[in-house]
Amino acid sequence: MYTLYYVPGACSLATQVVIRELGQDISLINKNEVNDFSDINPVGTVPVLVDNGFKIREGAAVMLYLLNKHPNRFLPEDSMARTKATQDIMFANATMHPAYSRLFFIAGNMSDGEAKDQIFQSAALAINQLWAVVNDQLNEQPFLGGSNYSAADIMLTVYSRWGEHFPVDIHFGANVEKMLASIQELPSFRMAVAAEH
Ligand SMILES: N[C@@H](CCC(=O)N[C@@H](CS)C(=O)NCC(=O)O)C(=O)O
Repeated sequence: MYTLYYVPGACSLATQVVIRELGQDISLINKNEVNDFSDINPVGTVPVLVDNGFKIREGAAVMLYLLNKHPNRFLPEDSMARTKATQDIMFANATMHPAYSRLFFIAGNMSDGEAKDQIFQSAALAINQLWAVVNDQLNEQPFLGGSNYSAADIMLTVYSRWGEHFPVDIHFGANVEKMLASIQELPSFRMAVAAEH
């Protein structure tokens, strides 16, 4: 049984979906209900996964730990396919996620006004450029994972839901929209959303 520290709707949702895809049991703890979360993670972020007392933080490390531990098609055996899957996970975690994180930072740290509006627009432009890259990749295949969805598709889908909380126009592109809709229809995704509170 895994323990996953989460914040509703945060990147930890992707971790939860993947744990469900792997058929593993999970106990969820809402970070906001923990008295001193710095004991759990001094950095203050979710996800944090605990496996039999072994604590792991950083979303990509958590994802790779899970995918290395349980047999699955998300992390193929073939070296090139495995590297491509890792690249996609890192793109999601280390490129797309930080691009979205700017929106949270701006909202929490700038006073309302023209400068804030402009910075929001610049941040949205950077996000849209990344979605355009993903959309191009999906000209050839329905998912980043190819004909089947991957961990990276799940991660990107979780992040895609953040834009609606800010005064920005995010353009996914038709291919990305199709991919996002397919992922959000997965039973694992629906169950993960329902399990958070
Ligand atoms: N590099 C970290 C970033 C994680 C991160 O930014 N998590 C956000 C949620 S998506 C967080 O925990 N923010 C603090 C909070 O929501 O209380 C990772 O990949 O785990």
